[in-house]
Amino acid sequence: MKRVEDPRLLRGQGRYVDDIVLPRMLHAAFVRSPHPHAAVQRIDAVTARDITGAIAVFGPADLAIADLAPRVSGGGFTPTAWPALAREPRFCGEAVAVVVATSACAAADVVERIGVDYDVRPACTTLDEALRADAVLFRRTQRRGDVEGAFDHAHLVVRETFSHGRLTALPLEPRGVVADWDGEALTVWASTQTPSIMRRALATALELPQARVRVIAPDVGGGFGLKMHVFPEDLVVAALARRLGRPVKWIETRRENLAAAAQAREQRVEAEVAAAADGRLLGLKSRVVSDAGAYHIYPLTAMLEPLGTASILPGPYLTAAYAWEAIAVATHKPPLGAYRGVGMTMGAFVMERLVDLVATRLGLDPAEVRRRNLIPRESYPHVSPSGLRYDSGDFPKALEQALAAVDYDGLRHAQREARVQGRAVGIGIACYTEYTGMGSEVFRGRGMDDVSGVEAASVRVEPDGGVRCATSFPSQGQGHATTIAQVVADRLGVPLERVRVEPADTGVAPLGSGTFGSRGAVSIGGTVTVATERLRPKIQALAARLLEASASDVVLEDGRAHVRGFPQRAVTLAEIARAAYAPPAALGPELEPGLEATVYFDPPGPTFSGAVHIAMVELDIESGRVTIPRYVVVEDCGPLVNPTIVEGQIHGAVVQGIGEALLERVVHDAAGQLLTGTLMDYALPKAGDVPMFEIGHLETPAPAMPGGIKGMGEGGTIGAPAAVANAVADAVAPFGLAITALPIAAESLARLPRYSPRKV
Ligand code: MCN
Repeated sequence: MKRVEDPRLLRGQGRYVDDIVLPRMLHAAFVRSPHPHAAVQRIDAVTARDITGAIAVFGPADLAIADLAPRVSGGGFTPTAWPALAREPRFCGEAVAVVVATSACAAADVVERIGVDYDVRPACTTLDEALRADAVLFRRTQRRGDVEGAFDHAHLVVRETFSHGRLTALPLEPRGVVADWDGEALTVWASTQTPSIMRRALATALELPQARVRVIAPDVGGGFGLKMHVFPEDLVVAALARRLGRPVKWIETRRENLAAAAQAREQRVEAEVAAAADGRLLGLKSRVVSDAGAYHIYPLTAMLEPLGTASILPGPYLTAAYAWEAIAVATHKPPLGAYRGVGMTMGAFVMERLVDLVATRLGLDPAEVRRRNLIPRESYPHVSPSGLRYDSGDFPKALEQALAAVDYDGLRHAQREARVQGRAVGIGIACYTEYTGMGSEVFRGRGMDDVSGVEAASVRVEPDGGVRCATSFPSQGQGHATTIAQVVADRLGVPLERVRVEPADTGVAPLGSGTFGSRGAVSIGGTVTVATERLRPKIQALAARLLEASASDVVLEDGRAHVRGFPQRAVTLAEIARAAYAPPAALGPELEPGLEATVYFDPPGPTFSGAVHIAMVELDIESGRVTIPRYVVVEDCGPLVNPTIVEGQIHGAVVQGIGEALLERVVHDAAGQLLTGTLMDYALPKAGDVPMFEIGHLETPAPAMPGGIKGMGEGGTIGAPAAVANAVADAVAPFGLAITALPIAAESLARLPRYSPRKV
């Protein structure tokens, strides 16, 4: 099934925020701090007024906007308050003033004419400095099982420190907002993953009743986690529209996106694993520290990365004992936010490197060590040593399927031959669990009171028998208009092209949480499933009246209702719907008119999906460039709603994972200045860096989820960095190099001495 949204998007008929043009619309641009830490002394806008089209300039004191101050309950949390416009900017690029003009170009010119006097303050730019200063935003610890016993009785203990640089989500469409105030109510079009969360944040910050705020997510050109947050810029643009009584637009530039949007990952993990002589893993310890930047991000807070890494780290292995500490520290850098694979990517990287190190130290094959440790299918549900309840899975089978797909023995043979020729070839395996489909229980459990965890949909059978769905769940490219329509079409027996899925709009759709955490297939699939189930009795009752039969004798099939045993005594869904909206006299008074159901659904998640990735890499010894001739994924997300979409998700996510492993890095210098402010400096994978993927599927249904479905949208980004890192580590092992940090920069691998065939 091809994606139904694509023809419109590919013809350029998509409607993104920047395509929204309103009468009398003004344009905003931000004045940003060039210092990572300073106090604003004076803002001089005198000469800016001469620019044609300049309308107004506002500084920190001029707009009444409450700070963004997300909270989590449960201890270990130090709150922050992110001001909409900063008096004391805490990272390079933080907004200190906003200008409004009649065009985006005029606004940019005005920004250049604004003089700001700063009192420059000392900046803390590294994780170690922040730890020394005890600038801790979040700390939590946990211990389960006999950790000390495991380490005391171990045959082997491996200790290593792993680190991950800063990344950025880099959606092709940057952030953007259009806000319109009609004198009573605010309408905001935003490139967002979370319209309901943004609505509440806007209402709170501007002290408006929620009913007077409407947030619409039109087409969104990628989010990857970045757009699940609410940012100061969103609040400022809305406040400007209200203040000026005119619509205001702000579209982020790429430079702003690289400098001042949330960034991701930066983390260090000190990890230890205890193993028996046969390679069985007995116990784990980890201390995870994230450089969370200047503020807690709204609504997730800085807990997300370190908590996610620490808790997922044991992955799909049988380890019984585990102690962890998760810490987020504050530095003068942009806040850390969600990016596809949050926490799980680093967890998988650390665990998969540890498993390989155990294999190397014991002289075992990495595949064999995994075989000896993977949770067997019959042990599910399995409670991990961090307390996560894995509902289902079959990793031993997925591993064998992946090994067979690459012809693992053949590949190892080819590797040995390549080494004899002096080539640096490596093979890396990664197995990971993916936390998906979370409902309210997970968010309450983490103390995240700003995220509801619930999703909702209205399904309306139109008077002509077509179906319209309005959901709380926007799409940023995941193809929800197709997969939601598929579920509805299947359940109601109508052709797919008769189902229309509307863009998320809090003004017309019910409220929810948003698209993140690979919750879509489970939560919105569940929501529309329940909604269609709720419509069935009414459809049957209406058909029974029209057919003069008993409702229990009515069979719904292929968009028609017929009397059991008499397929020719039938009415179409269109005839039934017409009767629902314009009831014929024969219908009687007891059936309410209309044919529509609105359902709020709390996914009974999490459900854990997972995959096995195997990468083969070859390293150019002179330049350090890594190429990937083979890449195999065996993915298990339960039954596939749409295999084309699932495979597309795997492709996109693995490409991002390859970028994360080898190329992408946000670099701040020691003073906190951004050095990667353009796409000439921030390296992304290009078509030539990407292998042909070989994908296999395994379908282990989730027992508690509607249709057995599990999410998978982040998986590739979790598995690929670990698989590529293990493969590069394997390639460079004969040179005595260790791989403990991501990204693995080409310059760190370049100019290796040639292999000496004798050493192979
Ligand atoms: N699907 C399916 N069968 C399954 C599981 C999923 O057909 N068994 C389909 C779903 O119906 C949906 C897609 O695969 O169309 C992804 O589903 P799911 O794993 O539930 O993830 P979400 O819908 O919640 O999407 C979020 C996830 C995340 S967390 C990030 S980040 C991400 C991602 O998806 N950002 C993306 N994929 C992205 N893809 C694009 N193009 N752009 C982004 O910003």
